[in-house]
Amino acid sequence: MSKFGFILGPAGSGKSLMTYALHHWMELVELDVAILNLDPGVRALPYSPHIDVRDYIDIDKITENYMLGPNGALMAAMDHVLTIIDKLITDIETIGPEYVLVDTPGQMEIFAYRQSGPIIQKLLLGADNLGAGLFLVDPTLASTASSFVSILLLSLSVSYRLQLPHTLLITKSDLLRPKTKERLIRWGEDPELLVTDLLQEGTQLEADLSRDITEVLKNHNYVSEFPAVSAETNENMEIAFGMLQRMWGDDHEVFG
Ligand SMILES: Nc1nc2c(ncn2[C@@H]2O[C@H](COP(=O)(O)OP(=O)(O)OP(=O)(O)O)[C@@H](O)[C@H]2O)c(=O)[nH]1
Ligand SMILES: [Mg+2]
Repeated sequence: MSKFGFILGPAGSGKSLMTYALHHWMELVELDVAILNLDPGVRALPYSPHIDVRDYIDIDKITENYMLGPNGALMAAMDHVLTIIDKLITDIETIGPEYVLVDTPGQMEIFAYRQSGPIIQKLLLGADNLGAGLFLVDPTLASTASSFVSILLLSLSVSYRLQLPHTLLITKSDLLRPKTKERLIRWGEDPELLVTDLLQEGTQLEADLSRDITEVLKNHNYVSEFPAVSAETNENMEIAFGMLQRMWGDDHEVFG
């Protein structure tokens, strides 16, 4: 049985660097962890994946053979993963790690919203493995209350689509001024403050709609903690891992 941590988030939110940093931290504390790269289109990665979808899928060939553009080729490649999923599963089973970190494709919608994505995830988990996700909130996409809410709605939509428990993390925290970091953390933890700031922002959304949205988020998305992490400085990696452990139900050995 392996415990899978899916690293999710919009394009450029820091999924690959987070996969590298979390793997590095887990190895430092002597955990048995392997990385699965699920992005068939990535050229360069900050880590060497133990299992790599690119070993079986050649995006350049797909582009050429089907005369597709970059997004079309990625979509076709993701659908193609279904035909080689048994090879990935065999590779994972051969290594037999306790933990698998899964770096998901750059274009999140290709993984979350294509039919193949949720099926790939279910096949990887099978009946025996446990799965949980970390959804990365890029602070540059969430600097106002309304953009912050949009990202939370996106994460809710992904969780609904993948049927995977996940928690939210603010990434790239080393780039944030302390005041900005504090504000993001408080928005994540205190929906009432978020509503107040939404209304003050003079957002186009009607006040009632803003309240309704935050009510939904409060009931389904808010977590007791909303930490900021940095894959650059390794800040709060133990908290990120602790969140995964709680979702896997490992509460006897929680870090963070
Ligand atoms: N300063 C800083 N930069 C970061 C951090 N995490 C990621 N980055 C940078 O953000 C950019 C995108 O990071 P990636 O890890 O490639 O993000 P991604 O989500 O995997 O990107 P795609 O797969 O292309 O969608 C890179 O230039 C990273 O170096 C962080 O914690 N701090
Ligand atoms: Mg990436």
